[in-house]
Amino acid sequence: MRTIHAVKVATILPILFASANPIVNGDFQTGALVPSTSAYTQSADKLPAQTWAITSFDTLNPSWTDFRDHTTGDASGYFMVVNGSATGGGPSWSQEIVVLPNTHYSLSGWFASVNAAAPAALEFRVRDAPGVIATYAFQLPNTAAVWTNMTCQFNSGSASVLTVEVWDTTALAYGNDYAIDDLSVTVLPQLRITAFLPLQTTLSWSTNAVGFRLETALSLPAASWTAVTNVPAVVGSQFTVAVLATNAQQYFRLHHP
Ligand SMILES: [Ca+2]
Ligand SMILES: [Ca+2]
Repeated sequence: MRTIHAVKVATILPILFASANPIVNGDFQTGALVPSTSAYTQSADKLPAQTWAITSFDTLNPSWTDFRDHTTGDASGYFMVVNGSATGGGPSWSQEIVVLPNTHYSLSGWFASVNAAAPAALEFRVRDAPGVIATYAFQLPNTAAVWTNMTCQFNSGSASVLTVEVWDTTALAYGNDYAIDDLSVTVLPQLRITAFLPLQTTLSWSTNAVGFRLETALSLPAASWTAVTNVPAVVGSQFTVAVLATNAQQYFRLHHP
């Protein structure tokens, strides 16, 4: 008996297609925070805890390392710097986004410590109207000025509007200082078998999934995955690919290279 299983494997790599990103100005390239908000106070020198600023290089705080943003890496780029909460307040960054209901999403951001002392423990929180639907806690590096990607996944459930937030959770005044850049939310496509004929099966996934490629392997765990070179057709809102099904078993995944 021949069986073909479609499996979805999420990428942990940065999402490259900002056009599909419902977060507006997540790269801070306007030089301003809006339309994002912060529960902290805007401050030029950022010396007090629970303050923030948008900068292109000079973090101003004399204890902090100066460095370029993640988006451009040069003087044209801006990022958010935060002196974390001493009392557990927050969020330090927040934005309301429009989403498709019952859809899997990837949430990604780039973070750096601005001081090697007491690097911040941060948390993504995604909330709908009733409350928090997803959290992801992560620790920033104990080396300053090293941009690090953090990614988590969530499902929008019945919501069409969600709020995405960044919190620092250590409640320390000393240290607990960090930089944020290139926040993005991207649809994670569902790979489905939509037709199963003798010796041929058809796989499909959303055309919103720009940049994903179909790959296959004959066993799991796979030592390597091979790209399916058949050019996808577009049927409605779906990419579709028909493949030969002549193996005893075969697995497929979508991968964002
Ligand atoms: Ca930036
Ligand atoms: Ca601090």
